[in-house]
Amino acid sequence: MKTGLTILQLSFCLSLIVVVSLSMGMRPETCDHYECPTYEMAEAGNGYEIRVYKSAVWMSTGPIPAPSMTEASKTGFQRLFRYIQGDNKSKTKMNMTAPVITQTTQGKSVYTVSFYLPKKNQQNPPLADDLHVQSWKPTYVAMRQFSGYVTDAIAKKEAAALMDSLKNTKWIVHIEQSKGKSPEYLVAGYSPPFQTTARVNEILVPFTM
Ligand SMILES: *[C@@H]1O[C@H](CO)[C@@H](O)[C@H](O)[C@H]1NC(C)=O
Ligand SMILES: CC(=O)N[C@H]1CO[C@H](CO)[C@@H](O)[C@@H]1O
Repeated sequence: MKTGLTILQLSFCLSLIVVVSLSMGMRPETCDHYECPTYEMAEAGNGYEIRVYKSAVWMSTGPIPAPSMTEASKTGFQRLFRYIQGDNKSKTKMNMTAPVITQTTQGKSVYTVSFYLPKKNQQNPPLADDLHVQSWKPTYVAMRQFSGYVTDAIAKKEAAALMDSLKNTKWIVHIEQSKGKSPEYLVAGYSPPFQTTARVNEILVPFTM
């Protein structure tokens, strides 16, 4: 009887913890160890989260032709990894950050992979012949998080689920209006390739209000 009560109390406490951590949003744990772009959470919805990202500077590959998004991500990541190890015009070494973002060009098998520049390198990004700087203005983003290794099919399915969860919300009209101006969706990877468990990925749909 006494044990029963204790377990009941314990599960009550645990459910409180779950509620509290949900209301703090879904900030990936990777961002405790690596620098990540900063944002404010506007809403934690059912199956989605709305974030307002601050302006940020990214270093991007040129368009990578590849048979799949996952192939392009690998190729892009390898180039950007050499870049932060000093393969750039000023031989500057940079710390790893998160996430690495893969951008799809609608209807084409061509992808752009981007690395979030550490704050201290954003003012004066080390240059490289085959990479270019992308400055992102502050933007709203609809986000859905998922685990595991990303495949093209999984990314497509998660993006559809995100759009589904946004139906009948106040955001959808703004997202629809932003179509064409922003890419369909971005895939953000937070976990290094060798990490096999608790991997974190996000589908991001940028939009303007
Ligand atoms: C990497 O991060 C550490 C800890 O924040 C910092 O001390 C170090 O200077 C950084 N290294 C580079 C190359 O920016
Ligand atoms: C692509 C590119 O610009 N690479 C350069 C990066 O920096 C190294 C070291 O200075 C150069 O050798 C590369 O050509």
